[in-house]
Amino acid sequence: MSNATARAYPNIALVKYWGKRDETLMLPAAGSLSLTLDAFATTTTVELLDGASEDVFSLNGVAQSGDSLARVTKFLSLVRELAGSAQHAAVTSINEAPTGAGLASSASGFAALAVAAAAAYGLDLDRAALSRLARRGSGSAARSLVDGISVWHAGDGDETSFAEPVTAPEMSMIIVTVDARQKAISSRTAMRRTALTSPFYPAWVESTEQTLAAMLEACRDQDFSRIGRITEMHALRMHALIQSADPPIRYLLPTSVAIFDAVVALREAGIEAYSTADAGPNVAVISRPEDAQAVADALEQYGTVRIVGAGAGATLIPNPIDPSLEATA
Ligand code: 2P0
Repeated sequence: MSNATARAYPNIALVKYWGKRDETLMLPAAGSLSLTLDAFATTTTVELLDGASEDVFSLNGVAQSGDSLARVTKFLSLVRELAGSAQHAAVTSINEAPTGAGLASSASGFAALAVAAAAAYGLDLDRAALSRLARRGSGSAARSLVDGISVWHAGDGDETSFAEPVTAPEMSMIIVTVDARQKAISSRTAMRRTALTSPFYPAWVESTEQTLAAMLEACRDQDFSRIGRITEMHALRMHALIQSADPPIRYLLPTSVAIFDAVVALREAGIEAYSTADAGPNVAVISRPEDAQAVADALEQYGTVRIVGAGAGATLIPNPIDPSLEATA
């Protein structure tokens, strides 16, 4: 195949990934667990080019250069190495999430790119291998290969660090977008700084392994309340860790903190919901599906609210720009 299109969704971690033990192989310091969403898709087409001397990358209709293009080229070089190909490619991507606002656009981006590029370059990879490949583009992308809840194993090397499905109770996620602007400091840079400078980092890595084990047990027991308590605790722990870097980094805004407080008040009023937040000011709240609308109504005053659910892992879709498909339509 010389071109292929894939669609992937972002994921939001309930047990967070923050720190690498190998930056080249993109191995995380600890395992993590997340929910793949059914909104904010990235759709990516990879088309192999005849006789081109470099890759090109367009995101939401804008030709990319600099770091954005360099990250895609680096990833495609890895795919070319696996496929034994020297051919360059055109990557065309549409991302429905506000890029860089902490809604994990690099996760959906590299998950879609991994699936589309593997197909375009003729690699026959199973889910675990695609998850490992996506990980090389962005760690959290490993988890967007999986439907719904997934665990990304820290593993003991490249072969064993991939995501796979976890059975858990059905839940909704209420995303409160407080600020959709590009964040000031990328996750990758902030992670590195945290690992190098925070005196709390070793304790974070060690305790996250224990948190993940407790979360997997709560999922096995179908215990939404325990899943929620662990989720909120681990998010606050991650933000405390990030704030302990030197120089410190703080992603949460006063409004983000107000949402965490409003969710505590909701619980006191009998609606069970729990907050988390990534490397940005937006807050994602989990609830049982039947409570999602009440949670959304209560949080509307803080930002733009959207109720989402569990979505599909990255997959190939019919190529919307394939002229042979248009001809038969
Ligand atoms: C997560 N985040 O578990 C954590 C929580 C943000 C906060 O994974 O360097 O874009 O590409 O591996 O995956 C964001 O970091 O970083 C992230 P790289 P990534 O979802």
